[in-house]
Amino acid sequence: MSPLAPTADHAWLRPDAPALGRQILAVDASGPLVETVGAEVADLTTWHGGRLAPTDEATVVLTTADRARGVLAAAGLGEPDRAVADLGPEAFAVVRGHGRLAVVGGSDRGLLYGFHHMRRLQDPLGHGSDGTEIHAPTHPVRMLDHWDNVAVHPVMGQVERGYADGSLFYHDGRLRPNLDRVRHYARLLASVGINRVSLNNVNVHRLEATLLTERLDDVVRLAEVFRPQGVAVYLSVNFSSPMTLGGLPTADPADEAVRSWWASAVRRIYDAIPDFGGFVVKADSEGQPGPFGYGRTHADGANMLARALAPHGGEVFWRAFVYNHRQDWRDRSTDRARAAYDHFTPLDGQFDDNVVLQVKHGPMDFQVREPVSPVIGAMPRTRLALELQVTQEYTGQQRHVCYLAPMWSQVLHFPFGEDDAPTVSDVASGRATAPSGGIVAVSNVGADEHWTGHPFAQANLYALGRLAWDPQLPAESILDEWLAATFADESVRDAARSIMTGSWETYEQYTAPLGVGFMVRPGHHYGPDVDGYEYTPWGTYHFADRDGVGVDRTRATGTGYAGQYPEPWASRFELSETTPDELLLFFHHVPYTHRLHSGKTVIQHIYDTHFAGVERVEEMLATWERVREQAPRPLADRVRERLEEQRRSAIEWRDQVNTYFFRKSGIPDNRGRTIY
Ligand code: GCV
Repeated sequence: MSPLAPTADHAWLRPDAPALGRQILAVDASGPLVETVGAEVADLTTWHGGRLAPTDEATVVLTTADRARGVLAAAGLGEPDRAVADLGPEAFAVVRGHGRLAVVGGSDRGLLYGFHHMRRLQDPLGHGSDGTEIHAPTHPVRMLDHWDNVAVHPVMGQVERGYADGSLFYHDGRLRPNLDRVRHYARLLASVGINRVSLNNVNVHRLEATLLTERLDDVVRLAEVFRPQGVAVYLSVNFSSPMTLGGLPTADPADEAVRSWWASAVRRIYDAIPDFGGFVVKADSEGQPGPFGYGRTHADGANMLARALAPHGGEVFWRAFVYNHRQDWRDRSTDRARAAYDHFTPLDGQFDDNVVLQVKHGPMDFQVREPVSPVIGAMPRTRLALELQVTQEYTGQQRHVCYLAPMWSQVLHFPFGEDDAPTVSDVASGRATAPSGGIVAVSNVGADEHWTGHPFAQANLYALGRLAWDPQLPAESILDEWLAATFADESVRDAARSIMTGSWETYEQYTAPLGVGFMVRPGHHYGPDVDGYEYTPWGTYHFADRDGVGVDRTRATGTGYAGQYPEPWASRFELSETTPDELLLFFHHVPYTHRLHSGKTVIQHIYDTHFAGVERVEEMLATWERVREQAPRPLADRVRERLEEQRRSAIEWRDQVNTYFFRKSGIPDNRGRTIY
């Protein structure tokens, strides 16, 4: 790939999008990010013909809480409401009255978020009634993890599970000399409230490990680009670094020399980057080293790093993705889904305050449908972060349209108990058990001229930020916001809305049914291979035979995983009659003739959904063809090319899955359609 070219695709910060009309603006605020807000305002006035003026002339005033009294008075908006004095640093207030409006940030950071809120409203003076509205993020941690390698990895490429070309940060084994695209990326992140970013793959190879030491200057440069947008940088670190980088004979967390190696590595970082965020760690997982190698617990490992970071205010995001990836497929009692709970819940209460346990949303690995991980509801004395995957590893790899916000909303609202019990979001936000861990997600962005491979995948990045800020926002309103900010033409917006709405369910229809998971081609994970992982050590099986399919995870006759949930879920998942259809095969091995709540048999459901999924993709393609001429180029052609690939791939999935289950079961389709 050539050095990174500038892109014409501004994503949702399209400069010509209607924003704040032709208002007269004033900025009178304090703090280091005010310069960033000022640059945004200058940009707006250039594009939209508004102008900057003193506060008393302005129709829209941007200020911070420490100056609110004087500024609001000068703007004729009276005394600030009491709530303005209590704003947290990331919060902002919108004060309206007499045809004027003020945005008051709890700090300069809150003001930056408030500015982007105004921008989203497009015509803020036309919205809302007079008075004061308060906006504050639900989850204080809103973080993106990049799985970027500095050099191209021989198997995983430059970005592990990256589907948007190379890395935005690194090229040719080093930091890109021109970071302008990163600058725009940082701005995109701030516009949806992301406040942390981790800069390298959690599988930390030798070269990438040196970001901590001899390549620290690269981290300094990236921090300089993210800082003006209020985004703190983190590094993924390798647990063996004291040996591989420090030449010590061990990486045992109990060893004094190891502890002091980490302490001095951390000191050097903070000397260079005083607002450095901390570390992300994948330990004892898929070949990465960790504390188990020294007979220590994950609390011992995490706390050692946490103690090196604590004097500087840093944090450790320690991943709970720990399981045996060398399992014997013949052994049906070992269940990968159980692993995180079994490893981590006994450690509840043993992690230091600056450790966050980062838990994938499902117990397996970002499949198109999984139940919510029971770990999230089972560790009340531990800070927990929910980990989501914006990069579409198992949901079409940014060649297929798959709008993921509806899935994430469902996860965030899952209650660990009866309906009024604390939800996933309550845990991640610290409302259920303080303090909070937050929302962490694997980024889907790369050097691609459209940022995300499929231009519609930009909506997933946008939605991640919006839901992390406010999980109550409906997925469809977020989509509308994104469409309004991204496309000028209404017919294009309508077409994109119709293509993207329900696209998660469509993807599920033509791929792995009823929560069964993993029917992808091993290695790269794209396209169908029903038995691809069936006889491997990875712990991802569907157990299809001539009579039935699915994994028995009940307490009565299976692996007992269903018992890791609190009631009523443990009892509901224990029985096939009370398990929701979409998760049936995750929890139960059932005959093909088993009747779903929908009234269909499992086998007929498989046939029907696979045919329906392909039909829906045909409709998507036809919908885009109708508006393609109105959409901007080259985006329009990219979308068409991706939809054509989605159709090809969906047909391949349909035919392989249907044929596989027809051959296993011998049961014909009751509608007599072609199955090979
Ligand atoms: C970064 C899955 C992916 C791996 C990824 C891993 C993880 O197994 O296939 O590429 O590694 O998850 O989350 O650590």
